[in-house]
Amino acid sequence: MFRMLSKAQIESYRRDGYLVIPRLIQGDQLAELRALTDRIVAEARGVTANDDLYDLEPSHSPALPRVRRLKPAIFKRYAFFHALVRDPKITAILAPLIGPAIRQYGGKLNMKSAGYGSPVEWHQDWAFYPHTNDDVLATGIYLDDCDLGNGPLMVLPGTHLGPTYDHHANGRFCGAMDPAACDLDFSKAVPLMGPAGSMTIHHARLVHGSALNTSNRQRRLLLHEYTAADAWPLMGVADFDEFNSRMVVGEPTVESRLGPAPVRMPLPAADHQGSIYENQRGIGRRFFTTYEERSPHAP
Ligand SMILES: O=C(O)CCC(=O)C(=O)O
Repeated sequence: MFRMLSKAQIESYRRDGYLVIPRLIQGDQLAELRALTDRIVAEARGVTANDDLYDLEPSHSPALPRVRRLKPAIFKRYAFFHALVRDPKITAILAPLIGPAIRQYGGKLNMKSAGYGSPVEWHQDWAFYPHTNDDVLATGIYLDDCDLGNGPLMVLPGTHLGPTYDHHANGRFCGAMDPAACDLDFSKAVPLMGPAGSMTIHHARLVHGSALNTSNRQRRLLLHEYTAADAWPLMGVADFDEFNSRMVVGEPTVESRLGPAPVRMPLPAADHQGSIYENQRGIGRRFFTTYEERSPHAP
C-alpha cells in the first residue's frame, strides 16, 4: 500500500505550491541511492571539464574533484535512477496533483557539498521550461539529513499563483531573477527540510533557491521534474519517441491541453549552457553569497 496525500495536503499544495513528505525513501533503497551517488562522484577524479554527466564546481580540479551536479544522463545511464523516477511510491503521491498520466521532463542530482556547495539563485523552473499548461512540478529527494545549516531548498509560498518573473540579463536568458527588481519579500522564504529520504514537492511556477553550504555536512538533493502527460513543452518536442519514452505512468496523448499561465520564453538562450549554475553565471545581481566571495583565497 502506497502513502497517499490527505485532502489537507492537496489543499496546502494548491494554496502554497509546495509539500514535504518525510522519510519517503528508506532502508535499502536509500542506502543504494547514496552508495551509487558516492560511486559516480568518485569517478569524477581525473575529469577536467563539465560533460554530459558532471557539472563541476568552479573550484574543481582533476586531483581535488568537486562535483556540483550529476546531470540528466544519470536517468538513461543507471537503471537505479531510471526506476526511481517511476517508483509508484512517488507517482501515487503526484497523481492527485497533476493527474494519473505523468511524464518525466528532466532531473538532476544537486550535490551542495560540505563547505563549498554552490548556491542556486532565486528562480522559477517554469521560466526554463514553459508548457501548454502548468500541471508541472519537481520533486526533490534528500540523500542526507537536511536542516537550516546545510543549504535547504527554500521556497516563497504562494508565488506559483503570481507572475512569471523576468529571468533575463543583458538581453539574454540567465535562469535567475534579479532580487532587486521584483516585488518579493525574500525574508518570507520557507526552508524545506527533513531527514534523509524525505521528498519535497514544488510547483514549477514557485519561486525557490538555496544558499551556499557553509556547514561541514553535505546536502545532496535528487530532483525529478514531472509534467501532466498533456502538458507539452513550448520549446517543442525534438524527438517524439524519446519524449514518450519519458512517460512514467499512464498513456501519452497528442491532445495537448492549454491552460492559463503567464509565459516568458527562455530566449535568446543563456550565454553559459549546461546547467542552471552555468546559466546563472550570466546574472547581473546576486542574492546569495558564493564560495569564491566568501573564501577568495581558498582552493
Ligand atoms: O539544489 C537546490 O537547492 C536548488 C535546485 C534548483 O532549484 C534547481 O536546480 O533548479
